[in-house]
Amino acid sequence: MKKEPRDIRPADGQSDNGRRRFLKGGLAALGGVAATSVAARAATPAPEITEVQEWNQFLGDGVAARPYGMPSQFEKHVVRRDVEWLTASRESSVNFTPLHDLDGIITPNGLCFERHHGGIAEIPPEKHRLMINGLVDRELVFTMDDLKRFPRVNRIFFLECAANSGMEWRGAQLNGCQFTHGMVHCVQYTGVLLKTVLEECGVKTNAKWLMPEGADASGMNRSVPLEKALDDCMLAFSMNGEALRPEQGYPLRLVVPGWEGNMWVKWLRRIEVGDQPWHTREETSKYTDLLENGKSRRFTWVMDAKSVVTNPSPQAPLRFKGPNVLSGLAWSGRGAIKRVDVTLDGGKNWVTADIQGPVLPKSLTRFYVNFEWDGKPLLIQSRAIDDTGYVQPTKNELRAARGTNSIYHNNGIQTWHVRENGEVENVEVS
Ligand SMILES: Nc1nc2c(c(=O)[nH]1)N[C@H]1C(S)=C(S)[C@@H](COP(=O)(O)O)O[C@H]1N2
Ligand SMILES: [Mo]
Repeated sequence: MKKEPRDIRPADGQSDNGRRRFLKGGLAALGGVAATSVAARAATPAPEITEVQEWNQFLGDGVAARPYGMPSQFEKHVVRRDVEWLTASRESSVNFTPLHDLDGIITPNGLCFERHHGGIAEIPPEKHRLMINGLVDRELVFTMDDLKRFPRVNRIFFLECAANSGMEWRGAQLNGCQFTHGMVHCVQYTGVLLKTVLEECGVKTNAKWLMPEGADASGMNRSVPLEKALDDCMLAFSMNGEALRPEQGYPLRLVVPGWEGNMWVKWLRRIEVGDQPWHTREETSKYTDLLENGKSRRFTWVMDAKSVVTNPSPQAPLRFKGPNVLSGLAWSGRGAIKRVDVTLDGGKNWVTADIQGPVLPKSLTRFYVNFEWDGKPLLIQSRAIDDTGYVQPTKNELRAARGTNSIYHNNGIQTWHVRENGEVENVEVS
């Protein structure tokens, strides 16, 4: 089924001025973060029950009706969405995780954003092979059955495309956190440590680099330093307890924790071991950032700390005055999230968000701020700090450091403007 990106606003072409840019001092005395009162949430008194509802009168579907369960029919709006004008073809394209409709830290398998360069390869697992060749003592070819006989690990990691928020480098563009930040997902992977399989092959002493390669039509390949491979990379065959989805590289993908999504080669069929990087297309003309001086940053692997408020956001307006729950996600490719700060007034006052659920390194982390909305406009931002002490920068700080040629690696602070009617739009403050 084709989904229209209905809630998306095309570029207005004047992101540096005009209505979507706000001056910091411009909005006075906003409703702050206050203690909440229970009464205001349950404003409706219990009615007299006069009606027996339909679902109370008839038997429902039996167990045979849904051998593979799907979400409630009332959750049909919770889908991945794409932006047609972003890419020239459907096969080399991207769709986005509906972050504003999710909670907790785990992305359901059917909602993980997809990014592929040659469409989805459909590979029968019994025909799939992983070859390891190059600077190893034994060049070996593994079947999926072979890989499942190595000791296993289960680990939760986020995957973020380096192009996530890329459209926002030059100003506020897309109206929805699904579109500005939805190239991220977080699942529990099951698989084998790459180190374990490399040990089976015996890595030669002069080996320094690996080149994982995909079996899809794009034959995606990247250079990965051996040090990272031996640290925490995984050969994953399951996500969230079931086999990888075809979109995510079934039957085998590389997991490169904390590093840009492009390196997480899907449909992984070969790893070459070498003594120098290959400088493939995806690490030269793509996925690099062209600086003002005409030079590009080389090998920008780590995804720096980032966060976004998912609710409220343009696709999830504020509907009630009084007590509200602000919710969001933070993550860092360098480690665990230590703190998240949230402001409702464009950066004048900050509060520490309440982190709920596990705080795992290189994983999404869920935060909340319970606040009282008095119906006045808000300028909402979140700022993540990780356990290395790194503080998420503002977009202007990023631009000062890297110029405005970049598309990739935008981890700048996002601003949402809440209007008096509760509608939310993507803006920048300066
Ligand atoms: N074989 C192969 N692997 C690939 C790609 C691809 O096109 N082919 N795309 C890469 C990119 S750019 C990203 S961001 C991630 C996306 O992973 P996902 O589709 O599970 O979200 O896969 C990476 N691995
Ligand atoms: Mo990507």
